[in-house]
Amino acid sequence: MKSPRNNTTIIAAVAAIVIALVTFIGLVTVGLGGERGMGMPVEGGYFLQAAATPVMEDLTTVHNMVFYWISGITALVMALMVFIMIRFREKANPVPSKTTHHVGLEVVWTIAPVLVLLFIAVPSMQLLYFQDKLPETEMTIKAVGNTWNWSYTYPDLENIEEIISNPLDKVQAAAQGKPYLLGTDGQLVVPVDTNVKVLVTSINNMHSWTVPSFGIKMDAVPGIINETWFRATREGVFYGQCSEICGIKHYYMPIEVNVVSKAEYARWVANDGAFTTSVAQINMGSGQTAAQK
Ligand SMILES: [Cu+2]
Repeated sequence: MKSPRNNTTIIAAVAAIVIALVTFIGLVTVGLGGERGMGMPVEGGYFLQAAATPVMEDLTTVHNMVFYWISGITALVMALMVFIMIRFREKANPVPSKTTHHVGLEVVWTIAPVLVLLFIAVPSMQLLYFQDKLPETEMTIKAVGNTWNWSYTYPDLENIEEIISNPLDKVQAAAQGKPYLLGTDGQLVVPVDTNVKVLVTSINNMHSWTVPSFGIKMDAVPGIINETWFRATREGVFYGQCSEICGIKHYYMPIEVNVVSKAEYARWVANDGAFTTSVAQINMGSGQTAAQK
């Protein structure tokens, strides 16, 4: 027959395991679920926007991996607390234990966190280098932060004039079917599956050129030209916002990138930076071509 002390241990262990599983499954389901915006945020969404570049794909993978670690550690701590509360409660232990040290445990709780940090550090450093080190790029754009809008130039293309990108007001945005405070009157146009170098700078104070679905956030600093890159792997319109608190109209600096097929981009360039038909028709058109292939 089992002693009451053994029974308490078994009950505490079972309760701890149940709590750990519920905590872990709950955190992972809630934390990694939810709707994901494509190129823009969704109402009530809290998860990362869907990836449109290899950098953002890797970034999402590392984010999810770290989230599993966080959920596991939270579940473990919850479970230990539940176990201690049941197993070592005063009623079941009229004579308290005098134990103060345990060499084995101390070694484990020192080494385990170090190993966890190493598991996180390696992929995280790989991603940092992947983001930071420019691959061979096929074209260059320059994004300049002004107070308050973004302007874009194509240094390699003489026939493309500077694009001044101002936000649309509510009425204009609704009329063009674009999201308010994200839609602009001057979008950046780039071809799909192309390595694009982005030079980022600012006229007078700090801004940050940020496109969440590209995994890009690059500071725009006056007097300094920062470099970053992206390779959009799908066509469509991708939105971002200035992500450096830059002043009174910080909220008024949206970013709109239109990724089009290579053929459409060539036509746009040949046309001195103008679409012959509306953007919506072009996107429909290229969609059909992709389906026919
Ligand atoms: Cu700004």
